[in-house]
Formats: sequence, structure tokens, C-alpha cells
Amino acid sequence: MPMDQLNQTNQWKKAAAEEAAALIKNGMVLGLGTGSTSAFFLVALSRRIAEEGLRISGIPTSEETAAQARRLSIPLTTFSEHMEIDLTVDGADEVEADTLFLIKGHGGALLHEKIVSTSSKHMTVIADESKLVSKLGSHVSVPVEVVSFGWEATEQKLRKIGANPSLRAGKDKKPFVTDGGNYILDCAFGAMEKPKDVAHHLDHIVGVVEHGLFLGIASQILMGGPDGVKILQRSQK
Ligand code: A5P
Repeated sequence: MPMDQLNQTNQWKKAAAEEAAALIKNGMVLGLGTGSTSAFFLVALSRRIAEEGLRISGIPTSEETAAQARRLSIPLTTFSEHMEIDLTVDGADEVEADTLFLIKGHGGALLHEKIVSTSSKHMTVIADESKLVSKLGSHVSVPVEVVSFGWEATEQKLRKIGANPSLRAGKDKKPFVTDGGNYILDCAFGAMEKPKDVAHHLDHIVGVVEHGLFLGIASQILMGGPDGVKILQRSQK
């Protein structure tokens, strides 16, 4: 992406993140997402904690987010202390405009992100408008987290359902390993007519731990773009 476009995208992500931080109320237990947009949210949240004395605690969705939160003095908590989260704020790789269905996991944190978001009363997604699509899978693949044992056999099963899987590699060219110790197969389904059917297939493949189709989980999207931050709302949760 050219530098000026990157700067613009970052401005839109930041605007959405700041709008989300303004929604946070005293006493909330928050799910803290992973990725560059979530990182802007953590900065804005820490500013409110420092300047206004805002009292919250957060459950991070990755080691990376936990480390950033500690650096910013954001209080952290765990599921052993809070079984239910008031609000999760997280980014997304794609947002389907009509349904608010999401693809997540290009940052590799999809398993913990799904555990946290589905344990939350509400999920607010923060994104820039380049993430908006009319059909999920139009721009990005679906990350599928698999157990490393026998991943080749799981890949074969995914191939049979038309997933076009490819093993994600880290910077060192070795297989990327998630916080849960698993591998990720990025599955290029293309634009999906029926993402619920795809999710159903993925849910029933042995070796698949979780997938990046987040369907019916997001309550609202704060979408940064040239005209400011737009709110897309789901009618019911
Ligand atoms: C992390 O695993 C992902 O689900 C992220 O939420 C997603 O990749 C969005 O990332 P950015 O905010 O960096 O675009």
C-alpha cells in the first residue's frame, strides 16, 4: 500500500478507535482485541484512564495485546475473575455490510478473539471502510486454526470442501504458531454466497480448532472513512 494511503487508512482506524474509547463507562469489563486498530483503541483507552480516572479492567485476546496493555498501564483481568464481559472492542479483516458478519484472524488471534467476543454482552468492531464488503471472502481468505498434529490430514479435508488452504508461515518461514500453540491454514473460499454453510462445514472437520468466520457476533461497527466515523448497527443480538 502506498505511504499516503497507509497514513489515511491509519487515520480512519484511529478515528474509529477513539470513538469506541469514548463509549467506555466506569466499571466495565472489556474484551481487548488484537491488531493495529485495536492498538489505537488501547492508546485512547489508556489516555482516558490516566486523564479521567476511568476504572475498567480488560481481558486481552493475545500476548501482543496483553503486553501493550501492560505498557499502557491498562488493568488486566482473567476469566477466573470475570466469566462475562460487558463489551469487546476488536478489529476485523472484512465486514459484510448487510449482516455485520466478519472475517477475523489475519493477526493470528482468532481463537482467543472468538472466546472473548462470544463471552461478551456486546461486540463493537472498529475498522476503516476498506474492510467493508458486500460478500465475505471478496478480498481475504478465512483463517482456520488447526491442531499442529496431523495438520496435513486436516489440510486434505479442507481441500475436499473447496477451501484452497495454505499453511501460514511466520517471518522465519517456519509455520506460524498461534498463542494456543496451533497452526493456521488460510482458506481462500472466494466471495461466499452462504457463509453460514461454510462455517457449518468448518465446525465439523476434525483437527480444526476454530475459524475466522464471526457470524452473528458483532453488535455494531464503527467504520472510519472520509466522511468521519459511521455506525452500522445490528438490529438484534
Ligand atoms: C487479529 O487476529 C485479527 O482478527 C484482527 O482483528 C484483524 O486482523 C484486524 O487487524 P487490523 O486492525 O490490523 O486491520
